[in-house]
Amino acid sequence: MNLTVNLYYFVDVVIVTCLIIKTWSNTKSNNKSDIKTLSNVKSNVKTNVKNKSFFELKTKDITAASKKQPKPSVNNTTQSVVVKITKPTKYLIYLCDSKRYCGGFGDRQRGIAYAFMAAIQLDRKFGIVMSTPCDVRQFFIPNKYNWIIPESDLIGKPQKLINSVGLGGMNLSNDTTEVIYLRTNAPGNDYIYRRIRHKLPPYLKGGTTRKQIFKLIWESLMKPSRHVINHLKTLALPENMTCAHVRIGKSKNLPNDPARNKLTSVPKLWDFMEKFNKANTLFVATDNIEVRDSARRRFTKRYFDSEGKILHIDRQKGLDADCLGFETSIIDQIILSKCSVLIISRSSFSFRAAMLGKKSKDLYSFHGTSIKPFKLT
Ligand SMILES: Nc1nc2c(ncn2[C@@H]2O[C@H](COP(=O)(O)OP(=O)(O)OP(=O)(O)O)[C@@H](O)[C@H]2O)c(=O)[nH]1
Ligand SMILES: [Mg+2]
Repeated sequence: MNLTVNLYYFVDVVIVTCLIIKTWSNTKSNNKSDIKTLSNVKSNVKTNVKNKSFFELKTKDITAASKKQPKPSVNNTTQSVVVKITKPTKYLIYLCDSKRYCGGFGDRQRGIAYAFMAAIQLDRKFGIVMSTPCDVRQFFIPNKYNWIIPESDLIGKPQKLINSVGLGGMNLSNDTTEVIYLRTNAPGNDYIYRRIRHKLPPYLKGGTTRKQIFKLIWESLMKPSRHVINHLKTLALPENMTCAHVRIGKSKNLPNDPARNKLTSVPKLWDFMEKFNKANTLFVATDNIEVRDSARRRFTKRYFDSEGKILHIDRQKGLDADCLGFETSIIDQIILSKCSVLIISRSSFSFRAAMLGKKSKDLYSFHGTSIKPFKLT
């Protein structure tokens, strides 16, 4: 609001000054019609400011007013003045740095999708800064929307930081701060998406279900980096895979996480996986080293895994090789999204993998001692 008033004032001053100089040099007279002409120009400019997000005071605004002025008696060099003022670009930057908790990869994906939709809703440019446990740009690069914003575009601008991990969505519509950094894992990207359909760029259009909407958002933003593509090539993914995500939580290798599935119920899952098409290759992604060893022993040649370092990218950031752990989690999730049969745990990690998968997937959930069909909406 203050900025708009300042712009009015700035433009008024420029125009008034120009016309005063012009009038003085032309006629050196100051009659009533000049005063009327000036107020016409001022109201023209105000209308322009109100109606356009950025505006140009075009030549015709001045020349229309000039017609009413007495004929110049001296050489007239000031025919028109062009004033171009651009509204400052506002930004919404999803932030996940080492200073605070921002959640595992599933939380981050949810937060990014939410923040992107909020940015479109608020007419803000969207950016992503994810520097923990290492820079996400090693693994994902912009696809259809460029979310890499050079620091030089942001430095020196009024800015604020909002921490809302675990607090859900927030209303930023009255916040005029130029740069807002947002830590969030809010759900509700689909809710905003449905409300801003008219504003969506073509590549985001067409989503109906929660799954479709998240997949459209994520894949518009992200494509795997060359490094990740090369890593996946080394694994030579088979065409047909039966896959499971086994989230155990608290264990020797992940001591500060709440408990999830029990190690004792895992053999039941192995039985279930084995009964599917015997031609399928088996793949297991897990947060637990004992589970990985058990799958290797049980399935031998039919089986593969990503072999990488396992850790929780948020609860164990700062450990040796945490960047390798980040890479393993991304590789694991991408593979899970490509499986023809997928058994997920109660975990946003594999829930997001299922959302990124193909539509016609055989989907199940593994929780407690039961394995049940699972439906995505
Ligand atoms: N490499 C690998 N890492 C995993 C796997 N499962 C869990 N993790 C790690 O644990 C983190 C779990 O966080 P999320 O992705 O948010 O999933 P979540 O199960 O909802 O976990 P919380 O947010 O901690 O409740 C992941 O980001 C990984 O760092 C897995 O199968 N493979
Ligand atoms: Mg999570």
